[in-house]
Amino acid sequence: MKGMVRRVGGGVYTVALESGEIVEASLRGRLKLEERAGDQVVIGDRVRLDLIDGEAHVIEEVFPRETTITRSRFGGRTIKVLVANADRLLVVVAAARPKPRRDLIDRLLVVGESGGVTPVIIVNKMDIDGAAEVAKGLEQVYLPLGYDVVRVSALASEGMDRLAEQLCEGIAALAGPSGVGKSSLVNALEPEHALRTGELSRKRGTGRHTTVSSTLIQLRCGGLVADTPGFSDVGVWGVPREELDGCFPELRALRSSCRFRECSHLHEPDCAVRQALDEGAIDPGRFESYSTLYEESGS
Ligand SMILES: Nc1nc2c(ncn2[C@@H]2O[C@H](COP(=O)(O)OP(=O)(O)OP(=O)(O)O)[C@@H](O)[C@H]2O)c(=O)[nH]1
Ligand SMILES: [Mg+2]
Ligand SMILES: [Zn+2]
Repeated sequence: MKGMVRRVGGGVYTVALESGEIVEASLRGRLKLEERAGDQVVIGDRVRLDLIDGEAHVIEEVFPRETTITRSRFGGRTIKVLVANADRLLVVVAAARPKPRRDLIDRLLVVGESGGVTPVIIVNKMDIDGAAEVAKGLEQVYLPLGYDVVRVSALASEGMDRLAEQLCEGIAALAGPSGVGKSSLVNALEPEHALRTGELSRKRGTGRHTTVSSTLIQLRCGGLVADTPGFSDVGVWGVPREELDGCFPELRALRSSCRFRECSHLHEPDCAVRQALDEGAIDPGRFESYSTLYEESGS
């Protein structure tokens, strides 16, 4: 039988079978070996299970992933897949408290682009004074690149219809720094999930969350959502540096016009990207993100 992994924690895999039944499963020995090599079975994975002795469900096979959301710690050399087969990566920021960090947004957009997941920017806390200005600033940078920017307020329950469009179909993952209101947004949409918010969740989010279970929450409205713990350090070490420009839509559109085929866009002559930058057609902050990530990314 086949199913999708909904929860992983302490060696137990909760799987939703195609029949709708939810079962707890363990991993086949062979897969456990792979697990140690770092290729874990994660939420969103589609798996094939067997029933051993009529009672114990065992995951026998993991089907190839269509998309991945990976996390590698800033400066780190290890990559961890957080969610498999997600359709959207919701990059959540707050209009204020905490102030949005453009560099972090760009890093998360690259995480989505490199894993084949459509990124969407969610600006929460629109109830705070001055929020409209902040949201407008983000829209000016990111809308022309083709990214949706969705204004919401979990506190004021505003924009819930727009949030529902992002959450109520397929698999979505919430990502963004601690305290921006990721859990609050799910609670605002469907209070019955009662996700932990505020201080408690934040304390847990620092350093220790690698041991905490991860869950795909089944929303009443039909979608599945992963509420990943807040993080402020996002490395992109897993992205080969020659593929990095492909993760920036505005660079992707220009790279074939550079003189050199593997142009880094940093120092080569006749570079279409730097020319566009000089002409003001590329946002300087975006180019800065690109060059920072280029230095960091795997060669
Ligand atoms: N003013 C305002 N405050 C909000 C809003 N949404 C959430 N908050 C507050 O922001 C704080 C953090 O919210 P959480 O939902 O815990 O944030 P989180 O992103 O899940 O944080 P982590 O779980 O640590 O990653 C809480 O004190 C919320 O009450 C909002 O729309 N407006
Ligand atoms: Mg949270
Ligand atoms: Zn170039």
